[in-house]
Amino acid sequence: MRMDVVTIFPEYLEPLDVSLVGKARARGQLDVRVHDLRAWTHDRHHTVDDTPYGGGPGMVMKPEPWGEALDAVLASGGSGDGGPVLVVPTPSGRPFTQELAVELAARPWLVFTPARYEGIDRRVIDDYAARCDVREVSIGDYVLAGGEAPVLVMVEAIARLLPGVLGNAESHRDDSFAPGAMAGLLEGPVYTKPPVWRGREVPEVLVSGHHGRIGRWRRDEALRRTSENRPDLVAGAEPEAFGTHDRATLAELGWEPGPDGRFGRSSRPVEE
Ligand code: 6GU
Repeated sequence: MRMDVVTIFPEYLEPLDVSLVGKARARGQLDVRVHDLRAWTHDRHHTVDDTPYGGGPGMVMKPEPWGEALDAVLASGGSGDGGPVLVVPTPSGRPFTQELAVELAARPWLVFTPARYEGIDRRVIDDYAARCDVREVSIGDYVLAGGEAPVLVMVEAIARLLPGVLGNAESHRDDSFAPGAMAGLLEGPVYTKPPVWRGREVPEVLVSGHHGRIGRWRRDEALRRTSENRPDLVAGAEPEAFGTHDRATLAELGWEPGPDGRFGRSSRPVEE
């Protein structure tokens, strides 16, 4: 897979040399090219921003450098495999989810346009949207100073899904948010040696060797953690996601099925 990043802070993307993404690049599984937007400015001060039409605080990124940069980057690629996806990080975008990461990981070429200031002149997004697949994406409900950190987040989430990037093909089967058996549940706690640390023991079931009991315990822990940290995921789950034992565990955690079969908080907590 190829990824291009156009930014006024190329050094902000240096973490892409490290760890999982760095290794995927070194192995040739991922071709990441970082470009300095200021290379496509023509004035002495390499100006990339200007005051907003209509007034207001802050500055807006000028359209000309972005247009020249994106034309150059897009022209450098082949026309095979359906063309690039332009990923535009913005707090006003659609949420970046595991589902979107899976979709983008199946595309051959992604171009990221992290902005600073109040964002990029709208005409740039509109112009490219007329010619290619443009996704405005937010990584969460908070405001960052620029799109570079979101690009690091998205590149890592996508790169680990590429074939051969994670050591073990099983590794993302049980991911929180992955489709499948644990669909929509958070992962439970994990333990390793030593068996006792600061007087704290590893849960007995995990050293029992009973694979059935271990699987059930992990499922209950996932339900417990999801109920505690993300009750919205329990409430939004399809009723078919929960089996008989799940339903008993959910009842202990204070959940009951409503008229539509979906779970909601029970008015009366179940007595111990
Ligand atoms: Cl993609 N950009 C910025 N600047 N802030 C954000 C964001 C993106 N996602 C959440 N907050």
